[in-house]
Amino acid sequence: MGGPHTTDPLKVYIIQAKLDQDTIIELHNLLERDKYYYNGSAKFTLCNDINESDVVVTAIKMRKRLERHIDWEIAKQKAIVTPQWLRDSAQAGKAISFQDYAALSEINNSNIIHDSPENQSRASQFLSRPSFQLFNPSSLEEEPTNERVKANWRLRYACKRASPLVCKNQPLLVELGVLYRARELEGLEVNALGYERAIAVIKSYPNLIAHENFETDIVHLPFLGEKMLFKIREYLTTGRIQESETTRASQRFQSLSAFSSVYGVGPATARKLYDDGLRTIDDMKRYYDVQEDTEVPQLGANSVTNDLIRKDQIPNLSTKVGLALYEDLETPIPRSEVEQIHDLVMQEARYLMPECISTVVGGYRRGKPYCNDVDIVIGCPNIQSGGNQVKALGEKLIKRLYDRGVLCLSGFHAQDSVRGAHLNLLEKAMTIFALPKNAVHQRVHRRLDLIFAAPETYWTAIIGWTGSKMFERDLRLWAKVEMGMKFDSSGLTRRYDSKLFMPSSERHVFEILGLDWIDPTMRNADV
Ligand code: 8GT
Ligand code: MN
Repeated sequence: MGGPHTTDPLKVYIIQAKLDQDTIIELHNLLERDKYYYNGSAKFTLCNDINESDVVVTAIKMRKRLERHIDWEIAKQKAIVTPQWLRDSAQAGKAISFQDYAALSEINNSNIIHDSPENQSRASQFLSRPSFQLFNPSSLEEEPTNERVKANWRLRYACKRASPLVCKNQPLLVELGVLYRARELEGLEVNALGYERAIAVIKSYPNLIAHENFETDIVHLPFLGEKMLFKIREYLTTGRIQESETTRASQRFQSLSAFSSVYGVGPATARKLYDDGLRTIDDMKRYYDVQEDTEVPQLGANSVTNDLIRKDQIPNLSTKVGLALYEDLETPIPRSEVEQIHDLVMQEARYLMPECISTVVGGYRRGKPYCNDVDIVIGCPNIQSGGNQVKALGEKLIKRLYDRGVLCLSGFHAQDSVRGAHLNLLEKAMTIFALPKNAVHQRVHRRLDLIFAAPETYWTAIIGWTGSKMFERDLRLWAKVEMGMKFDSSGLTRRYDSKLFMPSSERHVFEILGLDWIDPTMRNADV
């Protein structure tokens, strides 16, 4: 790899396979023409060792074919582009963004950026090399775009604002978060949404809220009505919000919070349990007849040899199981464990379908240090839409993970497949997973959502599952109201004729929607 000097030329390797003689000559000529010299230094240079190159130019479209020329692990660290990239870069007199020139079938090449976190960081390391910055500022679009988006804090749509994981007014948001949660638990949905929106707006406000900016900025922020402003003022003058403290201390709030944190229990059920006299999780365990060693299916190879459990009988996730595993499922998941779970899942997925790719989404992707569950979108480039191929892959993978003894429960749900065009493009499996016990990790049960996507829906699924919830809500609203489109994780369609767009990247989805790119770590439009 090139050194730290910004003058290092990009090393370009040309794979001759599948190129005709004329094209080979044309491409080599492009690499040698004078116009790539600037201040006496070449911007590109022909490289004769593929392993040493920065950029691989090829007409090969399939990963399998490519692997005849380069080891996949090494390939993942390089930009693998079509000959057109070299032509257009030549035209531009500089290395242009690789984005639209992925050589492998589009979903496949995304591997370079979207595979395992480890590869992600390798790729970003590669992209942020100084020589790349010099040649190609647009390959680092995220920085400047975020800067522009940061100025949008007054706007109504969360999908136009930058929302960091933690903001300057975080302690205030924690207090407002209690009020939001209380209203949600009581079934006061409109009221709860008001708080949710207020929280999201404050999340994007770049300064510490103070008396000096209250009249100039805060009173003009969208969604902050009189009541909300009153609470914020209260916090500003006293350092607390009385109602939040009372709420937090109340038995009802504590019970409803605990009940609704159990899998499958919503606010309405939680309130019913409370009305029935239940107060604690232990009460709830008794109510659901959950014993110490209750019927959580055994993890481990043993369960597979038990012929009572067969392929189509992987038990479903239920409230009862959620209760039995309550303590495990309440334990936050550190990022390192998310990564290990992802690695293990993809190891098995690649066994079934070597070309499949994946992105860890959800809170992990937004940068949370600890997550409540693990969400992984798995894309299958070779899968045809129509038929049941997406689901079939999902089921096979679930079975494999089950047989390996790392997965104990799973339920399948077709996702958002309301419209005909979207049928069978996206499947979700809600599972419980536990890494094999080793020196580092206890065998803790974790909630793992696996989302299987056909190529048409891979990028929208990634956006739809990256969250946060409020960001997604406003993305759908923006698409509908401002763009006449329909966005959800199963695809992006034009409303008037239901035409399904075929985005080639996550960024492309933003482009189609007329939105500035927002980095996943700036989509935290919740507390
Ligand atoms: P956490 O897991 O650490 O609590 O945080 P999170 O990863 O942000 O929350 P999550 O509950 O796992 O949800 C991740 C994203 O997936 C959210 O933006 C949510 O809107 C989205 N999401 C679901 N369920 C579903 C679903 O059934 N369909 C679709 N399309 N999106 C969903 O949570
Ligand atoms: Mn999650």
